[in-house]
Amino acid sequence: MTRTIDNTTRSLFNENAHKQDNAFKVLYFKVHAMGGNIRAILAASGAKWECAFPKDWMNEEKKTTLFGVLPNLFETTTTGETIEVAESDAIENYLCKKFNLLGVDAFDEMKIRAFSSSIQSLSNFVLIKIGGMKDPDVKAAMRTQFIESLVPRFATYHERHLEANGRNGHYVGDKLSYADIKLVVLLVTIFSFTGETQINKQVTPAIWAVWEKVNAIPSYAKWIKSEEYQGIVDGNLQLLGY
Ligand SMILES: N[C@@H](CCC(=O)N[C@@H](CS)C(=O)NCC(=O)O)C(=O)O
Repeated sequence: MTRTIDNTTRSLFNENAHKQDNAFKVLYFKVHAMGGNIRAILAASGAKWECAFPKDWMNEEKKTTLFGVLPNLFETTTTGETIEVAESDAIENYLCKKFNLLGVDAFDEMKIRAFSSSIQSLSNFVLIKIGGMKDPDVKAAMRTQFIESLVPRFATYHERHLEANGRNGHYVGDKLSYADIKLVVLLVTIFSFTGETQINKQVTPAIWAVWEKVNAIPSYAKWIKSEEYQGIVDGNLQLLGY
């Protein structure tokens, strides 16, 4: 039977909402898709965290999740209680607030959310219209649209916004944000379709500065070099084709 969100956990949740030293577990499949940003946020923030993968999704985990889908976040407090957050948007938002990834004021947050939303549109296109497309002809047409139209348009607009912030490796101010992290996750996907033909140090130096800055964060660099990350890259290729 499907559970609901337990209202008796309100005070535990609220007390821990801004605590960064808890331990986190991301339950998701061996693909980037809707778990990629969550893992990247935790990695870039230097959190104590681990990946978990369903063991028998249809017969076990699916029946106990809040919506019958993944990702799910589990947070263990320093006194051993567990907090659960479901749904990718809610998880990402929760972690961004916890790890101060939404800028210094409401204006910064509006900008970061605008950039993030624009990035998400491209990620959704790839996941739904290419990865999830069964018809090979439609899939090929979507792939062409992505490479020839969406990526160049994205690169032009985002390069302009990043240039306006001083080409310093950040979308907003001089601080790591949600948008910086999401961009780097999307770039991994873009590179798997185009290589570095459209986005590179010479043509899009401001986008490249974000790529270099996030990849240089020691905890993030450790994550993307890990065997577990490589296993997810392989899983993505096998299941979604990119
Ligand atoms: N609205 C959900 C969608 C999650 C979702 O669609 N997850 C898919 C994988 S990307 C899933 O769990 N599929 C397995 C199933 O439906 O049994 C979110 O944003 O977290």
